[in-house]
Amino acid sequence: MEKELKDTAYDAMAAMQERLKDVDVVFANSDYVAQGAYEALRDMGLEQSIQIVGTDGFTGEDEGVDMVMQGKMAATISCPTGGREAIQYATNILEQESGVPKQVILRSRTITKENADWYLAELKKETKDAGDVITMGYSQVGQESKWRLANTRSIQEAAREFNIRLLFDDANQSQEKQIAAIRRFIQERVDVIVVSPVVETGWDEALKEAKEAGIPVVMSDRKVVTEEKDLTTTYIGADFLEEGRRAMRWIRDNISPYKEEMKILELKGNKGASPTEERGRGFAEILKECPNYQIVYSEYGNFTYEEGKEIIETYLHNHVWDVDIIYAHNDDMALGAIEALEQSGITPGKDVKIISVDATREAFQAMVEGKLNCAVECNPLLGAPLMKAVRDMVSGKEMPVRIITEEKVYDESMAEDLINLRAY
Ligand code: GZL
Repeated sequence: MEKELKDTAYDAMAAMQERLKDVDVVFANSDYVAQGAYEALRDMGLEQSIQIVGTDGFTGEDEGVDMVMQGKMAATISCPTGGREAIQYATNILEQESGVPKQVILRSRTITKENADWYLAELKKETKDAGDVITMGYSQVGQESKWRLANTRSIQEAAREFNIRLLFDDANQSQEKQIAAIRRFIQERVDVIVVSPVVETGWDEALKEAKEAGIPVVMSDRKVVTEEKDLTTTYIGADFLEEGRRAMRWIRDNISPYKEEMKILELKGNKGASPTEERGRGFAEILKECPNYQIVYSEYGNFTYEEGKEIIETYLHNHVWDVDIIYAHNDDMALGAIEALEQSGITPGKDVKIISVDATREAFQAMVEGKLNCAVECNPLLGAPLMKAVRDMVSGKEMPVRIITEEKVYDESMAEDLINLRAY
């Protein structure tokens, strides 16, 4: 097979000799094709004037990485086969091991002459035995919501289950405290640092220090945006954009417009947090396809019950109530809004429809009582998939770039049947 690919590529390059004078780079969608292309360019005396970029990144003599090191290719893009991971997860499922993720996105690397030695060393890196105790430094956002409390319990329980020594720091919504915790974990030479970042930006310096210290950093629950690439190893968490889309799709499909403009009030999480920004963007993406619906009021409620309640109280103080739908970025703010509405004689779930994200047991109870109409799930039980991924990483397996958790959409029609099955 490989020889056929090589020969076919050779012939194809030779046949286009006349047109190669305008070509600067050849992209080969396998390293075997790249080998054929290289030999053809060499035989035509063009190997110095035309660069080749391949794909696969196999190691071994005359394979992709070796060709890069010999200068025959400018780069090759590794394409993990996924075979080992597939067997590993299939075995885990058969053994009913906890923490098997719904989807993982494997890492692809661009291998050049500059990083080829590092890449090969990474593949052979000595690691801890699976039975060794791993020390994890975990920086948690705080205790702002029921979701967060369930998330913390999940992390702490899974650390025990996977024999991981957990240094747990609660930042109480402070990025400054999270950065100080990261620096403390570096000083303590932990094996891995995990952060649930309160906001997306402002992490580059601390993450560079962790990288220089050779300590991998995993983002759990929320994402960061950094100027420099590769400062974090993996992100494990939900697809917030899709959660926002699901909320507005449910509104579109279940709340028919009974007037020209259906007014939506949005209760947002904390400013700059990835769930806040992305749930807002995902919702807006579907909203713009629905001309009869309009966000007329949008405020940051920081994912807390109290602030969800305060926003509704303030709105009622300054306006005659005219809102048809409330979209809350989490259950706690929705439940706080429900209390404020009831105190003002407005019937939540009837006079105004309410949609929230998280789908905690408290949200299911509100749906059973008809006060909440829809809950989009965001699973906080990240402990087991996180600890499993970290143990795999420390025992030498490559960490996926992304680990995505399972999520569904629930509404009041199914709440009664499901509430006692809720794990959080
Ligand atoms: C989402 C998480 C959010 C929850 C809120 O992954 O970061 O923060 O939706 C929590 O309940 O406070």
